[in-house]
Amino acid sequence: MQDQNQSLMEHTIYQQFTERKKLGKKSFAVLIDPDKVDPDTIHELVRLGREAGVDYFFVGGSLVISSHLDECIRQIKTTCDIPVVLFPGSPSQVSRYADALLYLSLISGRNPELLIGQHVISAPFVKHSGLEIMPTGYMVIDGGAPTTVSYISNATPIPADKNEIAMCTAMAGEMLGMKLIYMDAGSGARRPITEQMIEKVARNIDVPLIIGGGITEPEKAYLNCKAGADVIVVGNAIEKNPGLIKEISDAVHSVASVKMD
Ligand code: 1GP
Repeated sequence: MQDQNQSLMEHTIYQQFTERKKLGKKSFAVLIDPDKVDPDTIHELVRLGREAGVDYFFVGGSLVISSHLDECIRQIKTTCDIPVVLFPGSPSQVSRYADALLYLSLISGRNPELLIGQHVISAPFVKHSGLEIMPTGYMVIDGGAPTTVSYISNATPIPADKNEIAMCTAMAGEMLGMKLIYMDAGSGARRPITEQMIEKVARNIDVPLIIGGGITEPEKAYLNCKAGADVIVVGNAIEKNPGLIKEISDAVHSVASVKMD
């Protein structure tokens, strides 16, 4: 087991995602919004994350008004080995101190700016950042409340019960070359994504599937993983109750590995 974990650590972040998926291992990512944390909070989240065996820190937010993205990431990196993955709400949220970048294209929307426009403008900057770039098909699913991401993106989310639309969108994203699919009900969603939708999507794609938005309980994280999620992302609930890190991490990691051929 130690050897297996050791070799996972030597891979790129994307290789880790795919390797873990192949082994049927589920991952837990804690989302940190730099606008909402001070150095003491980061310190505490890192401590709890290490103790709980958190797999990744995702860093980003829809707005990120503050200018301390770099400091936030540097603080995480100097105090732990947990990989830091940028989850940017805008092209300005790029920090070379992170390990990798979710290079998001909002494939559930029809706003060309978020499909390709902003990518064109920021391409040289992103390319020269030296970050590992992970092309990610980003799908916003209606979570029962207008979220910052749907307002900012001016894009209609996929209705919560339209499992086929979600499935076809994810399949198209994969065939267009997206290396990850991220389905998000939006930060603080009232209704997280259903297991039925997750299952429908997971059965029809081969790339790792990230699920987030409105997950507040370990049980929900567990069921999402059983339905086919490979990575569970939780932000809001942990901001309110950091003790959930351990509970959700245990739930995610308790899902029995089913090795894929
Ligand atoms: C939001 O998927 C993330 O983009 C996490 O959502 O903050 O509701 O956990 P929460």
